[in-house]
Amino acid sequence: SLSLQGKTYVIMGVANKRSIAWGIAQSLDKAGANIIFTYAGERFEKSVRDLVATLEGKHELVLPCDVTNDEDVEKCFSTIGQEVGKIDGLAHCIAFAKTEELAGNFSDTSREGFLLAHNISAFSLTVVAKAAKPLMTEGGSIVTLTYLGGEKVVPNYNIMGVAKASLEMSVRYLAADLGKHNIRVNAISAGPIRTLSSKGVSDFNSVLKEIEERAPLRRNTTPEEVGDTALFLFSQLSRGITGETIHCDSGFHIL
Ligand code: 0WD
Repeated sequence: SLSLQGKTYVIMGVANKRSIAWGIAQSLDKAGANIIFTYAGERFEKSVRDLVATLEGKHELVLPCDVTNDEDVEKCFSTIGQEVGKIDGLAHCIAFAKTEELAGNFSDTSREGFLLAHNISAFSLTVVAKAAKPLMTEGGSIVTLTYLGGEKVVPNYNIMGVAKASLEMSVRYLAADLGKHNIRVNAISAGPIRTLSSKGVSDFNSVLKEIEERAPLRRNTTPEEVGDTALFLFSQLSRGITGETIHCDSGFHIL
């Protein structure tokens, strides 16, 4: 299997053991990578630290980073710079929208809800890419997570779909910008997975059921599958790929 021994990656967005970010952490840990974890706020610190302790590798840096706060982001990455010097990549696994706007009419989206979803779910990629860039002195790979609802209208995904479209286009502009520094930027469009965030999407169970019945592979996507796709994007095997959105969704997007 693939080895990332001697490489260092930042994983942002582990909330609990169901988080897709945790699937990525497990794949990178198995590959022997050194991992730095960032969490959203104090209420996540203990659960993230407890989870990290279950991994094989000794991953000592677990830092707070609220992506809505420029100072927090700067502080977090300057600490990472001081502690490890160089990083090889970053997994951005962060999104948020108001639960009441993940149901009902899209036309009822509020200005505040629109801006909040874009701030946390889309702009955050650009702000962390900027902060991480000086640490990727030997090139790097940035991976973010998106969903089909950013390409096609998916019932109830609403404002998050519009934010994902912004995120996916941000991936392309960042790839064009950072390519000259040998930094690659890609997205994984994951099939629906039951997590803390997806609980907020109204009628999520019927979305999962439809995948089992209709997706080419006739089964739902797992965090482990997304983790291994991220492992590929972090490895040299994907060195020719940037600005891409890879679907890891049992093939559902082709229907
Ligand atoms: O079906 C799914 N679960 C899919 C998720 C399908 C396709 C894509 N995705 C995406 C999500 O949109 C998101 O970008 O995967 C990413 C990770 O989501 P997840 O693993 O489904 O959900 P979760 O475990 O809740 O992690 C998202 C985390 C937050 O958790 P909460 O539960 O608090 O929203 O995003 C982080 C936080 O850890 N987060 C923040 N991090 C830093 N600063 C912030 C913030 N301001 N807000 C949320």
